[in-house]
Amino acid sequence: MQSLRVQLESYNYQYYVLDDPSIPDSEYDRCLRRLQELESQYPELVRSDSPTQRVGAKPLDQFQQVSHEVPMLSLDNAFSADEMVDFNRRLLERLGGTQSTLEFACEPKLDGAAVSLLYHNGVLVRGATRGDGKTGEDITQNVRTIPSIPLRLRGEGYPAELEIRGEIYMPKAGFEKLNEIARSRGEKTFVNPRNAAAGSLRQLDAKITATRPLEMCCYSVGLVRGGELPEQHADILSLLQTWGLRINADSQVVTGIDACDAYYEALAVRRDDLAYDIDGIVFKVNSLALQDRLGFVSRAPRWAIARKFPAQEELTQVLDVEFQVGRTGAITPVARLAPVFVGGVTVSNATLHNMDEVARLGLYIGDTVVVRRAGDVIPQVASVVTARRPEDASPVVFPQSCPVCGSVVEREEDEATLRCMGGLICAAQQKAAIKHFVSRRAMDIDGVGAKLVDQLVDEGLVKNSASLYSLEPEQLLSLERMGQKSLDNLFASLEVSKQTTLPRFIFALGIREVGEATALSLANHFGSWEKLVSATESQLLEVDDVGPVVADHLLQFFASQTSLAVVHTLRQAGIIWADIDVVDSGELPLAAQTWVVTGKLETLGRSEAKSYLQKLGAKVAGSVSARTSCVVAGPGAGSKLAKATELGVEVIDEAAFIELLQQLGAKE
Ligand code: 5U1
Repeated sequence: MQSLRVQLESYNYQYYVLDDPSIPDSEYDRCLRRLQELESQYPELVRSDSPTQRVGAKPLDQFQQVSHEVPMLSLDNAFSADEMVDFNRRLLERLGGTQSTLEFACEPKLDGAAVSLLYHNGVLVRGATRGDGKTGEDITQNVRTIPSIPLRLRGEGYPAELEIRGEIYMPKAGFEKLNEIARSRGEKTFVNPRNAAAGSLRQLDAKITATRPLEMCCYSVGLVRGGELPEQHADILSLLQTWGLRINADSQVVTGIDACDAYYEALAVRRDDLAYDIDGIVFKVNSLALQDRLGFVSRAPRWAIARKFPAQEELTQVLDVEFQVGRTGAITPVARLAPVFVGGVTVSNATLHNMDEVARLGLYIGDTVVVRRAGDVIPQVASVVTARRPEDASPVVFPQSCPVCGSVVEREEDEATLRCMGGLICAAQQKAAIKHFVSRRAMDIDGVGAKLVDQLVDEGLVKNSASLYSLEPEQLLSLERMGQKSLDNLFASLEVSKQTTLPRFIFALGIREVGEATALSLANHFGSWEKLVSATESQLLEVDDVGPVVADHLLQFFASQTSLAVVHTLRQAGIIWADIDVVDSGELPLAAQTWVVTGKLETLGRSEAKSYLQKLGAKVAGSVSARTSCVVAGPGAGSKLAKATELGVEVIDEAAFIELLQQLGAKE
């Protein structure tokens, strides 16, 4: 039993602390099961720090209070490079000119819940929340369920009493999965990973906490008794790692405030690709002797500061809810918001997705809401602050008919989406279809922007994509903001667009569920428009990524006289492409493989890399799973790279990828 315990602790350490697992999960499970068997045979030999003893027996009635012998401090914030310069100046002044420059430990500031872990002679005896810094809550049962928290420290030399401080957080991927499960069960979702982490830690029943994907990252020590620690903060963290505690792999020691700025900027670029949410960077004077000399002000140390990133969540008011009709007639509720600066931009609209989402949020017009904008993701209404609901707030009423063309609205079975059944008589659907047709990845007609499409449809000058090509210059000159230059640009880009490719053309038609990848597969499979349009259902189903739903949409399109007339007119207008030599996709070098491209590719760019892969017969997926054949990872790769490493999926960099393309004759 002792040898199994040691072995399992070592596997945990390699997996959770070093991010470098040495054995497959199956082997780990076998060892754990064997230990469980022995423990049930010899219950008197079960130890509280055994890897099997992570989930406590009974739920608690309430949390006990604990007092922090060494208070848990908070941090001062800085919001600009100038404020960092001020911080540095204050430090140097306070040190009385004894230093000309300072060494800083830089660490990502994780967005989770601050906790304290107390180890007595290397055994975890208490886990506590920060609370008000002096008094927190005893969450020992819950922290014990978190696999990256060691129940016993490794190695030797640790102080007899050692308190570790750090953040318990939920990685983004785990958060998404947890919410997906909650959504599928019709349960309440968490607003963000931080709330999910804090909520999971405040469960009275540790069995619930044990199901939540939580991790711990350590960033300092509190109480230290009966032992010594190094003189530099970064050295302490390295030592904690050898004792089995997880620290942040992106931490770095730099000299001078300009280097702090460079670290901040570099992490800001990678922020969205990291596997976890961060809300800033913490900078700490590295020398403990200098920390001592600098001391504290009220509840924050003078020797540390958090430089915050632009907030990803803000409060604002919903002024109205309007309904947008999309290309396929789907009617989307959109919240019109009092403009608010969030995630680095001013946001005045947020999609509400569909009726179910509005019901789930319990949203009324007039409500104060939390708006979240993380990365390039479109702004979301994360939650409603019901306590601030004004008396005149009104419920969201869904339209009985299309708000644009008045046609009948239907709610499809099992779909939360309302749909306008007006098809191309609906001006909104006409506009959306034309905007899709001219978009960069479709026909790439850059002289026709979204505003111009709105004007052209509103003035009755075009009804569909084909009528763009029969426009006459004199029809356009009366339009607002239409000068000779825009006119020349418009006709020139229409002319250029006529020379296209079959995949682009298929994609540009905007057939439901036919995205870029499907259009490419269809073009490569059939080789010509004539073969595609006369394909039977079973022939369509032979194509990669075409299932019964897509096949049905394609057949409906090919059976529609109106749609075929548009295609005919487009070809009459001079749109041409070269047919494709059909190669049996099973013979392509990467046939039956699934690849993922992540991070920044300096030479190729991600979309070019994807198109090479597709030409070679590979499927390109958006997420990594055990079925992924290979991941191409560039700088800044985050959660996908981590997942690939975790699953043992092959990862190559851009140089190796280009070499492979050359070997396969796909690239010069
Ligand atoms: N990474 C990190 N986060 N964080 C939060 N370090 C860190 N240090 C903190 C806090 C509140 O406080 C100490 C500087 C006292």
